[in-house]
Amino acid sequence: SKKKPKIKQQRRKTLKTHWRKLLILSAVFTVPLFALLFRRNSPAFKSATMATVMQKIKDIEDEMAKTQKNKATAHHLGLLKAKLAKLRRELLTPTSKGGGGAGEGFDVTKSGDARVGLVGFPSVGKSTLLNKLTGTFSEVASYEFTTLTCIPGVIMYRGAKIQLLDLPGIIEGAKDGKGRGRQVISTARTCNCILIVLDAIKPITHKRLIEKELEGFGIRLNKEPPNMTFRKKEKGGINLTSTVTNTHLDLDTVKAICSEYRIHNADVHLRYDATADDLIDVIEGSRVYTPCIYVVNKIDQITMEELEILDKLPHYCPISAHLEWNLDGLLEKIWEYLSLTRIYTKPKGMNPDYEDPVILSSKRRTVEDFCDRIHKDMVKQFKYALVWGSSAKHKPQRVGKEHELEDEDVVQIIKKV
Ligand SMILES: Nc1nc2c(ncn2[C@@H]2O[C@H](COP(=O)(O)OP(=O)(O)O)[C@@H](O)[C@H]2O)c(=O)[nH]1
Ligand SMILES: *[C@@H]1O[C@H](CO)[C@@H](O)[C@H](O)[C@H]1NC(C)=O
Ligand SMILES: *[C@@H]1O[C@H](CO)[C@@H](O)[C@H](O)[C@H]1NC(C)=O
Repeated sequence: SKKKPKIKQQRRKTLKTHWRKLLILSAVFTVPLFALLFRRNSPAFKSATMATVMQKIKDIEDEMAKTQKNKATAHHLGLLKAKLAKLRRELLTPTSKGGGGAGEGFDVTKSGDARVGLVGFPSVGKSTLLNKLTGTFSEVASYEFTTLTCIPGVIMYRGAKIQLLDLPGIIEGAKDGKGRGRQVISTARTCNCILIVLDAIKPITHKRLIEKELEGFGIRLNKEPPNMTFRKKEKGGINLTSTVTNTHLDLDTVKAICSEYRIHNADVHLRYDATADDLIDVIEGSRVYTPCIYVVNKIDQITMEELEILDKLPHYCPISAHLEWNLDGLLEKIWEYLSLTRIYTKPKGMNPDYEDPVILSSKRRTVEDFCDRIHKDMVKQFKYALVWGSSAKHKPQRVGKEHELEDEDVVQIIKKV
């Protein structure tokens, strides 16, 4: 009877050591396994963090949908929106350098004077439209499954070289942060105009989905940068001033948003009825403001009545790529939305060269910008310029390099001797 407990004790002891061994062994195996899986750069880690970020985004979106919109919840909604903006930024910021590879086709050098990007669900007719517009031929039939390369085409229109390119995968791949999506996003952000191509017989919800994607990438469609000033300071708290009555932003909401960014002292001055999203855009920075045309394709499939409704909507352009209906109307609208400035050069003692204008963007169209486009050293030799056209008060007007030019002005540069 004395032996039994001893055996029991021994058993317990061996069991204990076994357990210990097992524990150590499992640690020895699982730690490197986890380390391997969750290396910061490993695909597993990335997709895991991506998945958590996506989940967090979804949770916040759900909460926002549930929250009643009123004065009492405004600051809470503002806070949620700021959290959302931060998470979306996380989704776009690469977690590793050079991860995912360069991806063929997306390093499209900015050939031409303006870049126009096409976005849309598969089979809406993007490649048909591109082919009709550029005259370049590519296989349309198999396209739905090979929408993985950017197809740039350049067209000449009113003396400007306009680059057209497909931005595939925005809808399908970018959402879950697949590598390709990111490159398309950065290309999309460099476009001077975006065409959202829609299928006339597909649900209108597609439009909202694409818009939401693009907005998530920091692209603001048909919008001006928020007209407000936001200045961080050392102390004094958050000071909100405004020149108009504000229906969206009150001090509490502004404070809630700022606190999400750990900003506790700032002067915020609003010059219009800005929203919480506008304020977040200003704090986040790195937003691009891009004109956008909703190109509704396949109008050969809808009735006259439906077409008339579409035709009245702002920023819409109905077409049939296949039957080449209204393609010139589309080009005219693209031209209008690009708002390019054509400048004709006039060499001394000669007629202006109306064939080959210098194309400036509407935002950068001073005489200095014009000089820079002709030659990088031009501005150093610049004495003054003679300008004919709508920006000139006289025929010609003598101007300095700060002078803003207008479309179809004629310019002669007088150099220092
Ligand atoms: N009815 C009609 N079909 C079109 C039109 N444009 C393109 N399609 C057809 O729509 C399908 C998808 O076009 P595709 O250009 O490959 O679409 P993508 O995937 O957006 O590039 C093809 O079968 C085209 O022939 C159009 O204006 N009307
Ligand atoms: C708030 O800002 C306005 C305008 O910048 C300024 O005039 C005012 O003195 C500021 N108030 C406080 C309390 O800092
Ligand atoms: C901002 O708003 C002010 C006042 O309404 C206006 O004078 C100014 O032109 C606006 N600025 C821009 C860039 O829209």
